[in-house]
Amino acid sequence: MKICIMGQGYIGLPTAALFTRSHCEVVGVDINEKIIENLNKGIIHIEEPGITDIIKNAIKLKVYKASLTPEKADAFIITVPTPYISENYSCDLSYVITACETIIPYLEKGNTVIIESTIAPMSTDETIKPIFEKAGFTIGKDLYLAHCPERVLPGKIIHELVHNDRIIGGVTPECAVKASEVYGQFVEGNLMLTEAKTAELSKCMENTFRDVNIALANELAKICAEIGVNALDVIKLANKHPRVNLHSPGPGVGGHCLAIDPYFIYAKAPETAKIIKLARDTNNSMPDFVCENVKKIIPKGKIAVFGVSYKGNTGDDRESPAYEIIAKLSTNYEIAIHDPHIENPDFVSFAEAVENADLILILCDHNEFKHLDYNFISKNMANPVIFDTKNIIKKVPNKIKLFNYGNLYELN
Ligand code: SAJ
Repeated sequence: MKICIMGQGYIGLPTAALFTRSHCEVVGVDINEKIIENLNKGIIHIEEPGITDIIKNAIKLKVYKASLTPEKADAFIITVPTPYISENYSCDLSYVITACETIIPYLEKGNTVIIESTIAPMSTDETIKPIFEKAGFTIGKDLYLAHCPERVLPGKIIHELVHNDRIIGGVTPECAVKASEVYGQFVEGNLMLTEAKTAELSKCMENTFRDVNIALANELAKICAEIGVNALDVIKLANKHPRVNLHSPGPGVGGHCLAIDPYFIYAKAPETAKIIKLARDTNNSMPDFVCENVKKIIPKGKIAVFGVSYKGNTGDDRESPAYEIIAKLSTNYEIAIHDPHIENPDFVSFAEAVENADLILILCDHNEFKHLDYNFISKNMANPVIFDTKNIIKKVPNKIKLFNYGNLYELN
């Protein structure tokens, strides 16, 4: 089987690699000339374990080629970004539309086209299907169109692409069957055939489920700060119930999925999607909550901010709530940012951040923050105080004061 993949990023490239490992021929298309040039030399631009070896081997076997233009193939997979448009709470489909239009001259009867990018519910039927119909194809008869969202965790993409169950949303039942034959080349998880609109909403709901649950934990943290209960103890104890899984409160929700996908549903049914919108608002309110508590701890001075990634142990800071917190605090405080996972000339070392600081504010759960050099902290801060919004520090020496979401009520 020959596959043409539009977009060679975090999802498109690992997907291409796995098809080649299953003896398919792959053309990986991207609009970035530098990326194409490098890929053809076996130089990989994304940080994801396992990919380089597979792509290098595929180039040697002549089953992988990166290109600026598509080629005729049996299946076309679209893995391009769908950025969030805040004005109307929905996704920008322009890259997907352009990719679809670009492949039209290369399409032949019997081909399969799969959209993997996360898209708002109804996008395949209402926006993407008409593009191919206008080009003269009849979907389900001579061209097969499906939405098959990915659901993988960065760092484990190769494993999860192979082993996770996969939603195959066909515009018609025939489309779903054809798309499942494509993924059947390498996916070992279940292939679950359904309609395109069901696939779109399922993907958005997976991330909404998590966002709503995090909002519940964040609301609990606020309630506990108000009424004087240890929120972290409540979570630990309630989670001993076999059917309860309270999530963890934090400084807000970042990343390109949880903080965005719920809006795609809200935009479709704004009068009805009340919990979904409220959860977004609650999670968006967390940076203010952090700043209010910082003000209660110290009214002015120097803050050492630890961690700006949206997720621990990654250098990914997309949509990170840390930046909003820093922007808000920097009007009143001197801010020194330390993040061992992000290279930024403005960020400083642990020592430089801590020196003469009045507060260490932890905004991300990198492993490096689990055990800090408390001797150094005690020597270099006049009154050492840590505010850990991710509950990553379990114990500190007596001379250091630790605030987390378990004891914020002490500040009232
Ligand atoms: N967070 C909390 N409390 C928690 C859990 C997470 O505040 O209890 C915060 C994190 O700190 C982070 C944010 O939520 O800021 C998102 O982190 P995450 O690890 O939950 O999710 P993502 O965005 O990295 O990846 C999600 C995953 N979806 C689900 O778990 C339902 C992943 O499987 C998807 O592939 C990905 O979205 C995607 O691409 O859609």
